[in-house]
Amino acid sequence: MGGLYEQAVQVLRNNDRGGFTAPAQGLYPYQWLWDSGFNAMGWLHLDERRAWQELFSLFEGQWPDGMVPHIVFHKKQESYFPGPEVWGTVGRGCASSVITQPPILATAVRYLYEHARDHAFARESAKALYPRILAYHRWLYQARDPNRTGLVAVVHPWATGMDNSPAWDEPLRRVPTEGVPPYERKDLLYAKPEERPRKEEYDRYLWLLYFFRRLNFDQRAIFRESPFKVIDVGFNAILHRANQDLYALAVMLGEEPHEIQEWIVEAQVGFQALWDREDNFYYSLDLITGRRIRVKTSAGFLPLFAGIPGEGRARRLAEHFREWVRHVRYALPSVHPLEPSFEGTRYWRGPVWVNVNWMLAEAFWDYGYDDLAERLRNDTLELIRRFGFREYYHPKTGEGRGGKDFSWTAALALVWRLLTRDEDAPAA
Ligand code: 9WN
Repeated sequence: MGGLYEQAVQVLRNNDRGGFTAPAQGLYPYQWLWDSGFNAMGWLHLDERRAWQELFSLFEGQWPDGMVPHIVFHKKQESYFPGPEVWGTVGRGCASSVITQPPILATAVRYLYEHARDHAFARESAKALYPRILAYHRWLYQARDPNRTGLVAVVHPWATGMDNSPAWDEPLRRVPTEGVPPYERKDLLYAKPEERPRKEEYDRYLWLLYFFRRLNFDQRAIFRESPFKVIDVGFNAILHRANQDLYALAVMLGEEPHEIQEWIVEAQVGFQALWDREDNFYYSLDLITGRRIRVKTSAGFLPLFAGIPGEGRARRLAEHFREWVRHVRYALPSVHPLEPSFEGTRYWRGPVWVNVNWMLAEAFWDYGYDDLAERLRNDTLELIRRFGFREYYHPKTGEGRGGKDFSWTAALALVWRLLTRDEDAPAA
């Protein structure tokens, strides 16, 4: 059995599918984009070459136009729906989904590069990954920000990584459900229905998927015609942070960073549209109505991870944080506990997620709010100690929900040095 550190190592090793890490046994048997970024950082503390391999495996799924898909289907598995045939990409290079996910990859590469012990190998690997990430970011701007607003759109809730966030309820309501062929959900074999999205959401997720297929994956047409089109504040914060990390990599590798610099400047302007002066909070923007989506979700804090807010706005966000956590035992609920849509058990509608906690703690440290960073770190440690390496946790009771032995929870515990080998050592 071993202590907690040993268990975290075991979670990653057991979920290793030979070059990529499945997020959780059964529930998520393929390779997911943002999971890979977090998992690669965790692997670095166990096996440096394996860490880089995680990212190279993901890029096997990169499309010729630069898009990196949110799922890469290396090998057909029966336990997940919708699989490669449903997405309709079998035979198109490496089968994959046709949408992307929060672009944490440059941040992961910079982390691997800066924490490397094998410097020559790290440099060689970073050099090989750099043009692929650059092509990916270029695709994001060309396909998802054709009007050059500085912020990129997402066309599917799955692309936000925070799939079932109540911020998507209103935009998703506009998506029809007619004509979706009958389907059988497999997620409910591994998690309770009250922990997962409802059928009304799944029907719409699938309608969008079939709609993209009908458009023959033409990204311009998808951007133009998708009935779901939002500027996700979380996605854009992660992209903005990734651009800064990509810029740093460019400088370290002796590449020309001019284009990246332009993205950085344009996003700084773009983010102004997401700040709500009345609520003093960041919201996503619905591109169909042109309105901010005023539902308080944890994504609204993520501009801190990208260094976007100045001191004044950062202070407002810190105040929000203190107010949110007064209603719960564990930081940070994914939705404000007093929002009518809050559900402590269901997926992205209230539970605590370790990847968000890690990103926010990094941010609060950078902004000098050490107490809030410590709170996130301590709460995460206690959740893991009491309830194991779960996919998410109820913010009031702490009980684990969703997938068990979840990879990024274990990986980030290692990155965060929450668990150390010494802690596992028997007392003298
Ligand atoms: C759909 C793998 C992924 C995470 C997402 C999380 C969940 C998938 C699902 O699992 O989404 O992409 O089937 O529910 O919402 O953030 O990357 O861990």
